[in-house]
Amino acid sequence: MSISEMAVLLDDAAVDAIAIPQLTLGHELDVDGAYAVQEALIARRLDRGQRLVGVKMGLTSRAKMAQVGVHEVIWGRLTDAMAVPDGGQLSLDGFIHPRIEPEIAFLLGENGVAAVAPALEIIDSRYADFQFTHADVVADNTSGAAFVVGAWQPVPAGVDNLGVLLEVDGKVVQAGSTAAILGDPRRALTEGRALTARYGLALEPGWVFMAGAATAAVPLTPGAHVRAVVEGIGTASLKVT
Ligand code: 0L1
Ligand code: MG
Repeated sequence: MSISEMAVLLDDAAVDAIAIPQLTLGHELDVDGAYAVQEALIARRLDRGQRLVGVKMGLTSRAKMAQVGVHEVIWGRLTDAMAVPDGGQLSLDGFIHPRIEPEIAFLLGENGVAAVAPALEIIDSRYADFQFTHADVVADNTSGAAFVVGAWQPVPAGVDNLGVLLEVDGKVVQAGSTAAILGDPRRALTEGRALTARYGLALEPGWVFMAGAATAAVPLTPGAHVRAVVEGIGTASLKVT
């Protein structure tokens, strides 16, 4: 199966919210090929009028790696259609088996990081049972489905050890620290620049950079009110309808 045929399978799975078998179960696909599938998948969305607004890092913490059994840092693309306003509503209609995780986001400036914000990422593997290999998940835009960015804040002196909570309906369901993100989320940015450059993508000023989750992800359920709280930076939230 060609790169573009694999991209169509993943695109249709996301649009129809119907899981597909892992690509690697029936086809040869290495990680370089998987990034080519991801590029072709996102190109289809851009052809439909979406805009590239940033990049997300995946599996930047041990908790996340252990949760899905893939032990490599990966990256995916963010489009404007994936953005949910802070405090906004999200219908689960277009999702297969969504999960949510607390993150920290950087606003990229001309000369480095212009601002930071608490963030939530909604991930939704397009593969049956949320099972995949490294190549599968890269091709599937690293499970990226939607994201919420809280109010941008000036960059504090350090972002390497801020407490992070994930709350559902006012109850803490996950607790961690930004230290879980490669020891320091700024390291995720350094790695992100290098990894995206390897595949021909340069990070642009004005883009959002999601550094990765500080905890494992939790299933997203109808009616839930979800909030990420990042010490000294603020909150990002959404209500599931
Ligand atoms: O953002 C992430 O860390 C997700 C990467 C892909 C693995 C998953 O779906 O949890
Ligand atoms: Mg994430």
